[in-house]
Amino acid sequence: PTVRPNPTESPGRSLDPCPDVPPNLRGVLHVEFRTNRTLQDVRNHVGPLLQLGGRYRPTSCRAKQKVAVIVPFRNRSQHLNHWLYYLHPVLMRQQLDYGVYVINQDGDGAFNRAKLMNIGFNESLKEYDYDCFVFSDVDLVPLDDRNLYRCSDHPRHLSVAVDKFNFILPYATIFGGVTALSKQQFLKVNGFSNTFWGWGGEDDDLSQRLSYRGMFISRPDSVTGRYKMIKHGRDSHNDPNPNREQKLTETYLNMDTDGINSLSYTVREIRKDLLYTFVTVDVQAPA
Ligand code: BGN
Repeated sequence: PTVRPNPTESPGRSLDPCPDVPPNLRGVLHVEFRTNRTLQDVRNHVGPLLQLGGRYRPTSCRAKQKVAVIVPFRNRSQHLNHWLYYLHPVLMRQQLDYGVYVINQDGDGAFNRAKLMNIGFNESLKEYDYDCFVFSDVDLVPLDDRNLYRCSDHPRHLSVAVDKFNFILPYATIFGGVTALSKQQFLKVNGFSNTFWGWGGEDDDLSQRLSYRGMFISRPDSVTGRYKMIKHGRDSHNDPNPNREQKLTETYLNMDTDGINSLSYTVREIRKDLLYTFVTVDVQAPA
């Protein structure tokens, strides 16, 4: 009898590679956040093509990259519903072999976006051999599906033209919002710093790490890279970090000892929804 390859062990090994340019992209997208969307609406809308944990891979070709999409989170369910509603169809059309990981900070200590990213990197790799990591804020939805959620030769900044900033890149080294780094690029800089508590600076720290390790920021053009941000008030327990400017003078000193190699946290729960893997973590926020 012929032995069929196990699809979970060798994803689409017998398939031809997907084309460089995905054939079914739409270009400019219509995005609006006025409609109230429940999780069940989103499940009905995109669920049938997904596997548990927000996993997908194309069936007609072998995906070019295995992408973990990491979304740091706390208490923004309505944003997440919009994000899932728009992102899943885009990621599918982009023919990615991907999984969505929502990393939920437990408790109401100071928020630590960067540490949640590191945790997402770590936890997603326990499940699958991802080679590319897209780090995305939950309130950013692309306005053009030609903006590929893939990794390139250099770390990539995807959210270059956000409506909130009048579709202009605020400054040349900005590396916040939505970014894509290969496993190798991420490990070369020891990931994000774990020590930025509260809002701001952690993305600039990563930007400096990249430059100290001889990498450049790659970006789509400002038409392809357009984004719509979901409007919101300031989150509680995420005030601007008063130490952020000082910390940015110390990136070079700290990057080898503060990052993926010093990451410490406790997983409270891993919940698999059709739309995502929801990982609740204690990030050991300072008292
Ligand atoms: C910058 C923040 C970034 C943030 C962008 C866009 C800092 C560091 C002190 C100079 N950087 O000012 O973290 O992504 O704005 O909002 O605050």
